[in-house]
Amino acid sequence: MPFTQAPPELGNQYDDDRVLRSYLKRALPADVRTEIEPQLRALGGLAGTELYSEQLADRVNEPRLVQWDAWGTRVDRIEVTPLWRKAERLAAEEGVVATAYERRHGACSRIHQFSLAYLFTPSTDLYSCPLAMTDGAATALVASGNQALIERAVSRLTSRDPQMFWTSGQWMTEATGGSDVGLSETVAQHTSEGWRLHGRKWFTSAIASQMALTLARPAGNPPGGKGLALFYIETRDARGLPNGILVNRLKDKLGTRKVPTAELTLDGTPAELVCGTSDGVKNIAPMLNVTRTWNSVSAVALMRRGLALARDFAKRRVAFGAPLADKALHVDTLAGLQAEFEAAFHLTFFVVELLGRGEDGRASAQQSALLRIMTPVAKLTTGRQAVGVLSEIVEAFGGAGYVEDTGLPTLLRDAQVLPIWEGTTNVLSLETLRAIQGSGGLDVVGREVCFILQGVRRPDLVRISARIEQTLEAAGSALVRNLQDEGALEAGARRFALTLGRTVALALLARQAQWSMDHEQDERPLAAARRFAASGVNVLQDMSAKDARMLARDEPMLEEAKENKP
Ligand code: MFK
Repeated sequence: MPFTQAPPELGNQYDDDRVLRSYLKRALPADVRTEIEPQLRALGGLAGTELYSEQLADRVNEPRLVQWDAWGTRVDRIEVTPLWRKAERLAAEEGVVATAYERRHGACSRIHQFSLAYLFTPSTDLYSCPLAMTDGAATALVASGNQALIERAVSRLTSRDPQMFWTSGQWMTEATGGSDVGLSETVAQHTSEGWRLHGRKWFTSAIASQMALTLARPAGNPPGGKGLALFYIETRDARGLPNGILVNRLKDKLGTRKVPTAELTLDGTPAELVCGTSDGVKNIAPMLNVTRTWNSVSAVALMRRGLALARDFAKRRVAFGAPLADKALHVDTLAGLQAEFEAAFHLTFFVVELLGRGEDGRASAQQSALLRIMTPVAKLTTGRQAVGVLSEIVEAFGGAGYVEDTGLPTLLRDAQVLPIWEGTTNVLSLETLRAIQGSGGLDVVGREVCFILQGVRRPDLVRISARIEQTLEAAGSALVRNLQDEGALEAGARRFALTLGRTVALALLARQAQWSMDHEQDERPLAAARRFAASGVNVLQDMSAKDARMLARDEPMLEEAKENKP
């Protein structure tokens, strides 16, 4: 018999997740954890068995655009994959969105909801995309105070009944710019029958949703984000036909291939104003902040899935006389990835906690400012970590990781979207600077980090704490210095934001490490903290702008060259 390699297997994705379980033990009151644990365990079981098998079996299936029916009617219907249909039902029944709005556990409800999302995401082919937008739309509608729309739509977006449940799109991106949304060209005309939208949306995710929030410029409004207004639309009319929306084509993307992403023409689409005829970017921001949090949760969920598979495979794969799990270099590689994941996990759930507190009316001014700063920081930090970690995970399988029918390449392709959609790393780095300026500086982060670290006693964690404080001071000084020089401030924004993200992540990991030793006699979080502390937390560097221009444009600096001639 020729040799055949045993594939990696998954167990119960809740029971096997030491990091999630230990975090929940620390973060939740015991009675809340006891109440929600059976649901998490059941979902973890489903994610590791039935859903994972279906995901592998359904690997090559992709959504399909059906533009015409047999009799010539333009229907522009999207047929999603079988796993997506199942995921929609399951998401409603499990309350993967609803849990946050029912708020049965007050400020802890977001922890509960995002724990569900974290378990659900890696086995449902990024069905987290429409769920993220659904959650974001519900939040933006609630924030708008538009009672009619809240009654009509929020009840459906947060329903547990699959027949009632709606998902929402978030139609922002136009050909003029995915980042510079103020350049949007879609126009809103006020007619005797209400508002009608005309324009082209260039990259609209999860197009099968029943409603969407979108931006358009009421005719006569000034340019820029302020001149846009936020609109609510329903995608189908009473007959089930497209509501003045033409689906031009589905995008042929690097990853997220199960997510039907489309180019749309809005051809007189009926729409309702959500809140006023201007300030569209500002009014959609609550949605963005929620979807960015989902992005962070998806990043840690995909990292964790990759690690679960790689860890199991390392036990099964024998090379050079021993299982990979016994090879020092392989062990060292996996350890580095695990440390990145643990840091990312705690950073993400820190933002989740802040969001839940705010929604429950229990956030101080300091915590609200922190939420505003740390939402983009967590998104950009974990998005980059996910790409790095999943690239290594694919490599940890050798050639098998590069072969499509193992299902492993999908992990890397899907991770690559995480630093792009919902704001690229650079756009969110600049957003971080604006958020810090709007909150009166970096002190709010410094004070919180001191609070996080106050219980740390173990000597190596105390040393790590001192380095964290030094790094934050260095980041604060760099910020103050660069405020005098707009070019330097912008050029260094990514290094600054990543340093902030990695530093806060390390502080949170150090706190968890101390707690785990005190309450679980578990040294693994301590090992993760030590490892993460040694892997590039402070990435601040003063880089020459002149060098950057020379390298990026690959042009000689003629004046300089002349000046330097003997
Ligand atoms: C797996 C889960 C992931 C979910 C997947 C979802 C699928 C993808 C769906 C998509 O639609 S992806 C497209 C997402 N697009 C972006 O994320 C846009 C990225 N670009 C930015 O974020 C730009 O920085 C921005 C569009 C906001 C710049 O536009 P402007 O017009 O220059 O905005 P400006 O002047 O910075 O902010 C306007 C107002 O909004 C300001 O308030 P004031 O008018 O009172 O000064 C800002 O403070 C406020 N604002 C902006 N961003 C905010 C915010 N407020 C709170 N939170 C924010 N994040």
